[in-house]
Amino acid sequence: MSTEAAPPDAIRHDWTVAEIQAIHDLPLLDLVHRAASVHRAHHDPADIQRASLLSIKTGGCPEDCAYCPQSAHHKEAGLGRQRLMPVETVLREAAAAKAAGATRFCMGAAWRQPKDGPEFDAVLAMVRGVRGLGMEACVTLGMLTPSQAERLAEAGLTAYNHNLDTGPDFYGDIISTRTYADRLDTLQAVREAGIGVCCGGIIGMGEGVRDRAAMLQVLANHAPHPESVPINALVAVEGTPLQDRPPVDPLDLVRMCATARIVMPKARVRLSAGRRALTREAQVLCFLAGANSIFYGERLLTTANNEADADAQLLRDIGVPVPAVIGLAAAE
Ligand code: SAM
Ligand code: DTB
Ligand code: SF4
Repeated sequence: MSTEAAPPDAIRHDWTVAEIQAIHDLPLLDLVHRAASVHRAHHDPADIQRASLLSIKTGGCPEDCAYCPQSAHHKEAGLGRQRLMPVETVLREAAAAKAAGATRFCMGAAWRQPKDGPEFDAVLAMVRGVRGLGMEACVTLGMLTPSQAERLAEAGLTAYNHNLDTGPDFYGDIISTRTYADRLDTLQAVREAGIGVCCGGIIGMGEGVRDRAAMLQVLANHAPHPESVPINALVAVEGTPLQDRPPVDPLDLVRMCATARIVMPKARVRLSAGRRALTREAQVLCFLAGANSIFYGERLLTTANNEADADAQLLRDIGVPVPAVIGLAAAE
């Protein structure tokens, strides 16, 4: 048996929580250096993906996720409930996002699980339409049956977003209407249908570093690793149970991006919600630490995101080519 240690950028699926936590807690400059080395061994550092996001069905969700303004349990967040957007409206938004330089279009619906029938068929048409524009298509619709995952695959879906949000031990503090195992079942259906997996989580909900490391362990011990891993900082929305959580320290986001990069060397690590609160310099530190995707466009699902022209300028300033921004608003 070989006694040699695995090289620092090896693809592994046997991480322990303690190992991941030890990486996370390294002196920051050592952590960033290690993550940047892994990043450069597996990626072109000038390749930073721009994904645009659209809420195709907003509010009124039966789940009780404590962070989410779209939960029907958090009426004070005041979002109400809207119907599924028409396919043409969605495809106009996708075309505008493409014109502004996005390569992936992500569509989110505030559902516990989609119902089969006209609404699911409309989502399939949206996926086909986005693929027809030459963009990658991602949707996040809640829990799926294996048959729904197969139909999404047939429609050409590139990736399905379904976050684990946090570690298994803290999960019950945040969500009571579904279990961690429910989440893992949907991820398995997505993987078995041949769709890319986009799965990550949120920091700043009151969890400990061990919970953050435990979430990364669950992700990294999946074989293959998720293709993309969104790292969100909580956007503390008024009217949600987490409205008074203090803001996340940007250096905690750097640590999380770096640790995700080290344990999942080939994944796209997406610096997701909460980026608006970061300075340009903090964002650059996240990119150095291995983040290589952002949400691009002035809205996330229901909250504001960074200005698209400021993002395009930031990327150009660090040497990432971006086409001229001609606006992310839907074409008239
Ligand atoms: N209903 C589907 C689901 O939960 O899978 C899809 C939409 S849901 C809004 C998508 C993800 O957005 C959640 O899993 C969560 O990680 C993230 N999210 C929602 N609200 C957030 C907030 N206030 N701050 C940070 N991330 C948030
Ligand atoms: C993900 O991890 N973050 C995105 C996307 N996947 C769907 C959603 C962020 C939502 C932030 C709160 C809002 O705008 O409603
Ligand atoms: Fe519903 Fe998704 Fe919000 Fe949870 S995160 S309340 S499942 S929309």
